[in-house]
Amino acid sequence: MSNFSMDSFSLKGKVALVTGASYGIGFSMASALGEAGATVVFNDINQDLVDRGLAAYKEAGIEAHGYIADVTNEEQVNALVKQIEEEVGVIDILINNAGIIKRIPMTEMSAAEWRQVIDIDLTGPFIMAKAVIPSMIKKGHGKIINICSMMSELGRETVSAYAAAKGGLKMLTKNIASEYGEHNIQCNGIGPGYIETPQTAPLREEGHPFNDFIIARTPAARWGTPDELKGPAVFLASEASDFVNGHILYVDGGILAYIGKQP
Ligand code: NAP
Ligand code: GCO
Repeated sequence: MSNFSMDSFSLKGKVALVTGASYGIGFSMASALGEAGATVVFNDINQDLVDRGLAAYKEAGIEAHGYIADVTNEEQVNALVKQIEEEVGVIDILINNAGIIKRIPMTEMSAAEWRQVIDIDLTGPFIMAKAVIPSMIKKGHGKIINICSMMSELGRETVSAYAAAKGGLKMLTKNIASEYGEHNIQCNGIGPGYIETPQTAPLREEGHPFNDFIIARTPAARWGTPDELKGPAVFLASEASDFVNGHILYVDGGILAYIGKQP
């Protein structure tokens, strides 16, 4: 007799924090966790963004708690986690989604610009994970999902800092899995391919050669949508994935499997 039941995909009774989730991929994933039964909590860097997020969740019929916090600021993150524990409950699921990109040729990039990308995209997830792991250990379980990228595996012109950060985030994922797996904490990554969000809007402008390049480079022959990250997020947040640890689930329409079209 199998012990498996579809209930293992349910997130009922769980508290899920998704960083930088007022819009874009974070909003879609957080909404999906809410639809699967979790209590949704998100943060963003200012009140305007939090208000924008709260209105969007309300419109989607999802009750969400929004807080202001910068993921690179350890003091703010510790205060955020404490406040969520007091007001909502212990965080069962953390999705490190907040991130930025700077598209600048490496030799023209200042060290300050490099550091800002590394700080938000790599040090932020470290600070966030560090803040939630102690309570997860006490509770006896936890799920951490790091939002990686095609650039966790591939390079391209102008994205050196982003690729270094997302490659580092892949390894931080494996290290958290290695270090805290014995406490029933699973840390996995989701590596979105090219997804239609504000972050990629400049690349999708009418006539931009990158648009045609990505369509040709993707076996699915199209960009992905934020909603296509919903199922993978629910799976990795749920008990259905309890023996999946240190894995990066690429959701890329097949890009990483493909050598590219013959010219
Ligand atoms: P997005 O539309 O730019 O959203 C990112 C969110 O993170 C925004 O709400 C942003 O706020 C917030 N944020 C930035 N810095 C922050 C900080 N220090 N503290 C807290 N929140 C902060 O990006 P997206 O396209 O949805 O991407 C979400 C994640 O997926 C990112 O990690 C990105 O690298 C990754 N990703 C995206 C794609 C894609 O094709 N779109 C593909 C692979 C991976 P602001 O509005 O103030 O910037
Ligand atoms: C770029 C893109 C990418 C992505 C994404 C791909 O300029 O190549 O912005 O870096 O948004 O992370 O997975």
